[in-house]
Amino acid sequence: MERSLVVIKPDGAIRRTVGALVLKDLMGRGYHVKAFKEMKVSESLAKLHYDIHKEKPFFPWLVQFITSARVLAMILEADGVIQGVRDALGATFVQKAAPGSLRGKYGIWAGVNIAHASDAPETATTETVLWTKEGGLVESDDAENIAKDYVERYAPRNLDFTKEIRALVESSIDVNDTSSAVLESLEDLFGRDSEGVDESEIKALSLAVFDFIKEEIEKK
Ligand code: RTP
Ligand code: MG
Repeated sequence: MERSLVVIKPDGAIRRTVGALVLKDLMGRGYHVKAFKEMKVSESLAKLHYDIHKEKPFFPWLVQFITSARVLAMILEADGVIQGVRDALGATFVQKAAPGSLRGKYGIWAGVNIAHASDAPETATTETVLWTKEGGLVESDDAENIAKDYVERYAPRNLDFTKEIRALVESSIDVNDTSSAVLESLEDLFGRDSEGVDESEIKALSLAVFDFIKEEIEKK
């Protein structure tokens, strides 16, 4: 049976409602959860996972982003799951993703885009082995129930501040605002629905998004 390695990135995992809604959507498509782990990604795992992008200019930022705060890593299984999850997520860049797709609904901006999913059977296998060995992701009969509990616990809260975070990011880039007030606003918004998440993770994710804003302004 086909499998995909899916990672809800820090921007989805520390916003509890958003993470739960993404998970609920994927499970609702009939994808079975074979492994599920809420975890911090180490720098070495991040670098190996995105090894294909190591020469790209955005690589250091990508490693900073994915390691900034916890993620929800999982193995999903079903016929056609690889393409199915890619379609559900939508285009890589949030502003190019269809409005009804998961990145279109919950992504922040550009590559701050909620989730990773394997793009082919070969990468799915490599990534599954990597996340098992380097990330401690393990298959378990409980995984599906743990994921269901996560959805039941957090999805009904209805605390989704995607619009507010997007507006802040877009307007900061627009008016070249890299003041500390922007960073403080990011920390406030990312901290509003992050039960059980360390303050240090909220700060680190906010800083990664703030650094992204700075890079976008420099690129103009
Ligand atoms: P992913 O690997 O995370 O599932 O995303 P993807 O296949 O849709 O896109 P990919 O090209 O593999 O890029 C991996 C991640 O790198 C970030 N990115 N930033 N600033 C940029 O130009 C840029 N391009 C890519 C995104 O977080 C993307 O998901
Ligand atoms: Mg990719």
